[in-house]
This record gives sequence, C-alpha cells and structure tokens, in this order.
Amino acid sequence: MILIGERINGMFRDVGRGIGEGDKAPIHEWALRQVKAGADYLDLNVGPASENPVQAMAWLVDTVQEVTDCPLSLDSTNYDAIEAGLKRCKRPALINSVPAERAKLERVLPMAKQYRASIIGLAMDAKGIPKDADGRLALAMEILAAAMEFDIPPEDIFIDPLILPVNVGQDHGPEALETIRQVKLLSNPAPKTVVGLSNISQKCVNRPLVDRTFTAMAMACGLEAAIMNVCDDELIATVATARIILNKDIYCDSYLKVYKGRGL
Ligand code: THG
Repeated sequence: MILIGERINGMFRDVGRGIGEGDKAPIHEWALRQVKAGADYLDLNVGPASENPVQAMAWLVDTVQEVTDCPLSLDSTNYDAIEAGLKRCKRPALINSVPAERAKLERVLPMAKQYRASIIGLAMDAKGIPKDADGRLALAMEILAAAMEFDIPPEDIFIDPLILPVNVGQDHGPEALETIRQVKLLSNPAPKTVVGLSNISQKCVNRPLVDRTFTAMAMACGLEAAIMNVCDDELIATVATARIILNKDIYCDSYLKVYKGRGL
C-alpha cells in the first residue's frame, strides 16, 4: 500500500502554529518522523486558518524538502497554492485533490501534465457527496474521462470515494467500500484508489481500532493508498498483515519486521 503521512496539516495545533509563526521545527520533526515510519508521500495541508495559502504552501514545500526528498502530496482547495507548491517539488507530486467539476478539472489537469503529477479525484461534485456507490462511481467516471481528454492515463489518477466519520455517516461506510471495489472496473488499465483514513474515526471512541478495522476491510476491497497516521505502529502492522492475507507479500515469521524495514 502507498502510505501518505497525514501529520503535516495545519489542523494540528503544533503544525498550525509552526506555519503561522514561520517556525520550521515542528515541520522538520514531523517530516522526518513520518519518513522514518515508512511514508511513501507526505501530505501537506496549510490548514483552514492560513491567511495566505499560496505563500504558506510554498514555504511548507521548501521547509519539508530541507530535510527529506520524500515525494509530496499537495492538499489544498486553492489551486494557486497547489501550483506554487508544484513549482518547488523536487520529485513528481500528488495533487490532492479535485472534485468532478468541469472548471476545476480544466484548471488542475493541465498542471498535472506540466509537472508530471498524479491526481486525487474526489467522488463529489458541486452538489456534494452522493449517498450511494453508483453515484460516486458516476463521478469517478467523469474525472477519468476528463483526464483522458487531457492525455493523463488512468494509472496516474487516484479515486477517493470520500470517507465520513462512522459516528455521523454510518450508512456511507458500505457505499465507500463498494466504490473502492468497483473503481477497478471503470477502465483498463484501472485508476488507483485512495482514502483519508483517519476521517472514519473522527470524534469516535477507540479511534485506533476503528482505523485498523477499516483499513483491513478497505484493503480487501482493493484499496491501494491511504492518507493516514503512519506513526501508528499497530496500523502499519495491520497493513502488513492484510498484505500477507491478500497474498501480496510472501509470508515469513518475521513479516512484520520485513514490512517495517522496507525502503529504509
Ligand atoms: N481525502 C483526501 N484528502 C484529505 C482527506 C480525505 N486530506 C485531509 C484529510 N482528509 C486526511 N487527513 C487527516 C488528518 C487529520 C485527521 C483526519 C484526517 C484527524 N485530525 C484530528 C481530529 O480531527 O480529531 C486532529 C487532532 C488534533 O487536533 O490534534 O483526525 O478524506 N483526498
């Protein structure tokens, strides 16, 4: 699974303060901790409170790249901020994200082409998130069709079915899982799938347990990437074990250690 570290997000107090005051220390610390934990990408989100998201994203990209060359996922609804970040990225990045809305796709897809970035496409449009899997899949198809128009192959698109907290959107859980399963049938080659994993347990009790359980279920449906708490060792152990059960890695008694050690 492609592990995308969620922690450099202005929603967290220490990171939000660092961005606001130009203090690099918490950013450097979380970049290094997540890379050490095995992150394949680092998600960068300046947070809702940022007064100048374009400048903040540029600063965040530069600051993270002072300590690591780990590829970055630029997480913003402000596409000028995404572009400012893309200009600075040393490695091909992930654009997080674009909904199934024509004007936004027309802004984002050429940027993806120019900067060789992959894209996270959200299964939502201006009307919001469809209630069922069919509605989500129809929007995923719109994103894929637009990508093809702009000469971006399906493998460079990650479809996000959008995960709602289980305590407020319980009926969405099975629909999101079904979306993950069926995205694979939309094209050949197929797009990839991604989720914001921690969304599932926001404001719930037993958060780590809810996250782990959802991870195993989503992986069984074919999930390939997650924006997640990569510093949760038990969660990483769940990913490693699910890969063994799905026959993606070869079993050995030390499989947990082997998975933790990958890429280090
Ligand atoms: N899809 C895509 N991108 C996303 C999301 C998604 N980006 C943001 C988010 N969702 C994924 N990242 C997080 C990061 C943190 C939390 C949830 C998802 C989280 N934060 C604590 C909370 O809200 O309780 C904050 C705790 C604190 O303040 O210390 O849970 O779905 N494409």
